[in-house]
Amino acid sequence: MTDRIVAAEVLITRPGRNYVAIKVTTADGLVGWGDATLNGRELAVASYLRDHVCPLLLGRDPARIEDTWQYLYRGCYWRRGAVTMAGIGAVDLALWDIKGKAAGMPVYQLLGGAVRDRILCYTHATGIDTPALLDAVDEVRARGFRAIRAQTGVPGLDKVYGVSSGGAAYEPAGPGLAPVEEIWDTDAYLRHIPGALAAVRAHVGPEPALLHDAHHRLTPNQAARLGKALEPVDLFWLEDVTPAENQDMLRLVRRHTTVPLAIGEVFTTIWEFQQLITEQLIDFVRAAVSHAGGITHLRRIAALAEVWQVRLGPHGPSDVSPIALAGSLHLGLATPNFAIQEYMGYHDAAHEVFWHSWRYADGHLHPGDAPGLGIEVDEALAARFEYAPAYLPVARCRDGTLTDW
Ligand code: KDG
Ligand code: MG
Repeated sequence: MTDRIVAAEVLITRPGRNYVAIKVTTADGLVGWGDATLNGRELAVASYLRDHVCPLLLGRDPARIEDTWQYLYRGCYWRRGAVTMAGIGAVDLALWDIKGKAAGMPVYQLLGGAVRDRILCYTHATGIDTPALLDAVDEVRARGFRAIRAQTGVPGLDKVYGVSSGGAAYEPAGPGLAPVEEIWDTDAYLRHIPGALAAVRAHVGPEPALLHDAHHRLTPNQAARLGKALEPVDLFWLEDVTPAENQDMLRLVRRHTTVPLAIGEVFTTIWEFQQLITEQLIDFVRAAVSHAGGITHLRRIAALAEVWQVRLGPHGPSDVSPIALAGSLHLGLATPNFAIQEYMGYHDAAHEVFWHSWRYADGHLHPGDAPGLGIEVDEALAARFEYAPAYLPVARCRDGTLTDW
C-alpha cells in the first residue's frame, strides 16, 4: 500500500535529442518515471499531460494502475491517437515504476517473473552503398549483435531516410522549425534493395538475423514483389511495407510471399492491431510500450497476439527513451511471445540523464534487478539540455508529389 499521488510533473530535455518524461511522486516519497516522447510532436504530449492529465492524478492511489488506465482512456471522450496514448503510456509506466519500488521488486517480477534469461535485440547497420553497408554490418557484429537491421542508400538518390552519411548512427529527427524534404524513388529502391540485402546475407552467412525497414513507402503490389524477391535472403522480418492505414491490402501481400512482416510502430491501441493479428496479416507487432498506452495496454496486445502466434518486436529507436526501453524490457522478460527488441542506442548524454539498470551484453538486453523500472533521472543535468524543435524529414517523388512514410 502506498500513499496517494501528491505531485505529477513534466520534464522536457534534450540530451542529444528531445525527450519528454513524467515524474509522479507519492506522499511517502516514492517517485515513478514514464516516457512521454513522441518524435516531432513532443510539446503536444507535454501539454496533454501538464494541462489535462497531471491535475487528475493528484490524490489518486498510485497502486490502482488498471483503474487509472481505464479512467484516462475510457473516461476521456476523445479516445486513441498518438498524443493521447503516449500520455497514458507515460502515466502507466510511472505507476508500474512506483509499484515496483513499493514492492522492492523489478517490474518483470510483478508481471509474473522471467520467462527467459535475456532478450535478443537488433541494432541498425547503414551504408550509403553496399560496400559501406557491409563495413557497418561487420562493425555491429564486432559489438556482439546477432540481429541486424540493414538499410542502404539507393543509386540516384542523394539521401535515403535511415541511412547515415558518416560513420555514426543517424538521428531520426533533424533540427529546425520545419522538416527537411528529401526526394524518393520507389522504382530505384526496388531495383537496388534485393541485391544489396543478398550481398549482406552472402557476407554474414546463414545465421545472423537480418531485418529491413521499408518505412511505409510501397503499394501492396510492390510490397508483394519485394517480399518475393527477398525470400532467398531469409529475413527475420520486413518492416512497414505499406502505409499504416492500408491494413486490408496486406491480404494481397500475404497471398504472394511468406516473408515475415512486422508492422505497427505508429499504432497505439489493440484495436489497430485487431485485424492484423486475428487475420494473421502480420508476424510481429512493432508497437512501443510508451506509445501504445504503457505496460498495461501492450500486455493486452501481446496476449491477443499470443493466441494467433504473432510475436512482439517493439520499436526502440533513439526517440523511444531509456525509460521506455526499460518498460519494454521488463515486459519482454516476462512475456512468452516477445521475440526481439529494437535497440538503436543513445547519445552519451542520454545515458547520463537517464541512469538505467538495463544493460546490453553480447547481442542481448536485460532490464536489471533494481526495484521498479530501474531508472533514476538526473534532473539537474536534464535542465541543462534545452528543447529545440526537430522533425523527421518528409519525402517527395521526383515530380514533387508528397509521398508516404
Ligand atoms: O520516430 C520514428 C523514427 O525513429 C523511425 O525512424 C523509427 O522506423 C523506425 C524504426 O524502425 O526504428
Ligand atoms: Mg520502423
